[in-house]
Amino acid sequence: MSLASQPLIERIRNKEARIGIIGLGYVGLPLAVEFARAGFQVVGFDVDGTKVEAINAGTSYIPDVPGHELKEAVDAGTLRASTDFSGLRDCDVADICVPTPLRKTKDPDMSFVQKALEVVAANQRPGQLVVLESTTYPGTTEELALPMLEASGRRVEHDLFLAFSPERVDPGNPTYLTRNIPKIVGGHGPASTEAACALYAQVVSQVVPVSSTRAAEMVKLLENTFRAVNIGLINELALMSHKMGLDVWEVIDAAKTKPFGFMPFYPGPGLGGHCIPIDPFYLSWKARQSGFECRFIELAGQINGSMPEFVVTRVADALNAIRKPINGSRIHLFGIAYKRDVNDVRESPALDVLELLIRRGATVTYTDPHIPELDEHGRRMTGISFEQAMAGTFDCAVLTTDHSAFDYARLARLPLIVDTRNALRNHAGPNVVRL
Ligand code: SAJ
Repeated sequence: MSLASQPLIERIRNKEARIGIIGLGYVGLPLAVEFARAGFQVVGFDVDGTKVEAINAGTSYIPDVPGHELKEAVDAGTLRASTDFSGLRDCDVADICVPTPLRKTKDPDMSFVQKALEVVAANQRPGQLVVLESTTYPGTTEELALPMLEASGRRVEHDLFLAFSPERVDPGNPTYLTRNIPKIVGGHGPASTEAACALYAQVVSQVVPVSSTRAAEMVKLLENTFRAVNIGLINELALMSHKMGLDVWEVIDAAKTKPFGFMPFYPGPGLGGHCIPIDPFYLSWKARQSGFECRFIELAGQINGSMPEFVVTRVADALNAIRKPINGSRIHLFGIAYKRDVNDVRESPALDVLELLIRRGATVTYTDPHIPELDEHGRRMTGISFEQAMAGTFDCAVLTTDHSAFDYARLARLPLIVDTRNALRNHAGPNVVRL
């Protein structure tokens, strides 16, 4: 079957296709560098001039993108960045990697995707392939992107190609990088699917085509909803085990000896990051429009959202045992980032623990080697170093994020520490309160 996208596929295969990447964050920049390293001419587009300047100076601001790789691509002339989106009309491919956050009402905030589609629609090129990578609800590509792109009179599957391919970047993961994470691809028809598969086959070891853009959108939401719901389950088991006098950590360690049919998740202070706490609510929002209530997603959200309060209850009980109220106590948090070894505080449950303790009258300080300064939701604080913290005096410590940089043997010798991550598992003692 001769596909309308054949000429584009040829240009992709002989590396003549010019690639435009819109959004140069933790997804877009690694992707841009991969295409440049594969020999394509790549232009990265972003509204943030500081990102554009840094890239054109060969300076990486994404920990997963080694500076030398970026500099090599820029020096070789295969990668440049720009805030002028009109350059898209010279690109055979427009790959959209912009954020999809939630509004305060827990409804999807599609404003970034909308703006990106507007600039793509305004700067089309005959035979252009448009790919949306941003995690979003099933139907986004078909219902939002398609009409915007065809408004110019072009027709998808004829002189325009459209696909969805979810980003699967795991920030800070040294094993799985853009090039070795299988890439899901769903086109708005066979010609679009073929073109998008040919594109990603140039930079990713395994491409997995699915039947539609909606299927591809749903794959990503299944992946992240799977995590949110299972984390909610294990957090509920932690709450239950505490009531029943069971050690949930012992139970998990024993359960994971089962060589099949089980995957361990671990309790914690809550659910952080810009993916897992957010993405499932894109799915439940869309399902609700079809009259379907996603009870697991809502329930997991409630349980995960209750964990910071549970941590504060454990702190209150621990202080109470030494006849100290939270009010007036000095409490120190070890870790403010949303998970180990990342420099990201978005949705971090440690921030909720911090606010709840302050609201109860505690004086709270923190140590986080990855977050020297905190300026979130109106709370501005400067972290103190691990050594300063260990030399200081406080009534209770809370281990909120199990960064590798912490010296756990020393932490376990503190007079009182609430360990929300079981990081002190090898240093059990009456002074260590496990979640
Ligand atoms: N968490 C728990 N218990 C667990 C696992 C995680 O409380 O058993 C907490 C973490 O501390 C964090 C939150 O949940 O606050 C999310 O953790 P995460 O391990 O899911 O990390 P993320 O948010 O960086 O998720 C990314 C996701 N990548 C993308 O969305 C592209 C996710 O798909 C990956 O599966 C995940 O990394 C991963 O596996 O590390």
